[in-house]
Amino acid sequence: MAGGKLKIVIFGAYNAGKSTFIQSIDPNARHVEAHTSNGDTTVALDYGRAEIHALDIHLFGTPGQERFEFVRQIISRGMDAAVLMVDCSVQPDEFTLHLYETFIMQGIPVAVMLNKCDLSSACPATACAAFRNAKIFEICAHDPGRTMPALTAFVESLATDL
Ligand SMILES: Nc1nc2c(ncn2[C@@H]2O[C@H](COP(=O)(O)OP(=O)(O)OP(=O)(O)O)[C@@H](O)[C@H]2O)c(=O)[nH]1
Ligand SMILES: [Mg+2]
Repeated sequence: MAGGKLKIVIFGAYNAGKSTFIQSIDPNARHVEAHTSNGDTTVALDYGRAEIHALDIHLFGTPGQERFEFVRQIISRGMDAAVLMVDCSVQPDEFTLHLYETFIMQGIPVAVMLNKCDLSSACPATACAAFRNAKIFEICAHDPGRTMPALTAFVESLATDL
């Protein structure tokens, strides 16, 4: 694979694990968040970097709350690929399914990361059925031993597709 750079944007519903994913890939990642009674929530973006096969990977995390649609639009500009973070301990929600359909319609390469697989309520099989034909990875966003191989496999698949 030749050197170069890739902009990958992380999408998904509120609380799906987007910020945690970026932090596990890049411990030096930066995060603009607000503190709430339910924990931190992203109000602007996350930013982290990784190097995979001499490719400079720029990871941009979006806010999951629906009112930040304008932020997602700004961060999306010029993206090469998307990661859709899915909390597979709950049923796939309308927002997540809508995001997935949008990427497919726009021809944007997408990886579906089924997150929170460590929870006893996790049901990856149900989530898999909702994202037929997708590139699917089962992860625990806290665990670089799961997130890094998943991101690497996705980047390798992009190099094959492009
Ligand atoms: N058990 C478990 N908890 C997780 C996992 N990934 C994230 N979490 C927890 O889920 C909560 C939300 O994680 P975030 O990474 O902030 O989620 P987010 O998608 O960035 O949320 P917003 O920015 O508000 O949309 C936090 O309490 C995390 O610690 C996981 O794989 N397993
Ligand atoms: Mg976040």
